[in-house]
Amino acid sequence: MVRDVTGLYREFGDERLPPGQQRTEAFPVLSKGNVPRVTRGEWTLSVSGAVDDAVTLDWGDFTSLGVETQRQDFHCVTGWSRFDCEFTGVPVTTLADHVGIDSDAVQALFHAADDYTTNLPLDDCLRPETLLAFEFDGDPLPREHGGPVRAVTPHKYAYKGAKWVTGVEFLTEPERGFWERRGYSVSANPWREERYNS
Ligand SMILES: Nc1nc2c(c(=O)[nH]1)N[C@H]1C(S)=C(S)[C@@H](COP(=O)(O)O)O[C@H]1N2
Ligand SMILES: [Mo]
Repeated sequence: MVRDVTGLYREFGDERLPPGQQRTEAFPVLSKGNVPRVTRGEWTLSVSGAVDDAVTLDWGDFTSLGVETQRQDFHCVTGWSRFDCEFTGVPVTTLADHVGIDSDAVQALFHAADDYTTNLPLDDCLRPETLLAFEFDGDPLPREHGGPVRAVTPHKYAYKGAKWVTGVEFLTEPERGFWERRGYSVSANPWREERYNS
């Protein structure tokens, strides 16, 4: 079963296509540098910080948490949007229930194998559409798009979705990720064109 969440824009604006964006049928690749090579067998996910039980999950642990498939839109801060991407993965909120988030947590910081990081306010992170995705359109997530596992955030610009994710760290004090330290918005709402910090 595919859950269609492409209507989430109605919470934020009148148009499905956020202002200043152009639709593309392609799926461009944007990576800051090297493309890590990690197999599903080698991959682990560490969940740490302001949680009851810090854990490191392997592939089997992770995929047995509860998997779902969603149809989502993908909005890149550089101006392109791709509609109707089918991602299969584990919702971050499922992961959060598994480890128990401390009541004083305010953000999540995602860590990736290419030393990329991105921070997301906790409420944005715990929306049901924030997935740790491992399949795209029914196939294993391609390596250039973040395989074996990436985060996807259809309610945010796509730099909030860390490719090659290795860890989710819950924070009690805000901390900036790779692009957020370089001037990109922490909140990154596409319908308000929150591209840069004002
Ligand atoms: N680990 C990692 N994740 C990343 C990036 C990156 O360089 N490294 N780039 C981000 C940016 S700026 C965008 S727009 C999307 C692009 O995803 P795509 O290459 O699958 O289109 O991934 C985001 N996640
Ligand atoms: Mo981006």
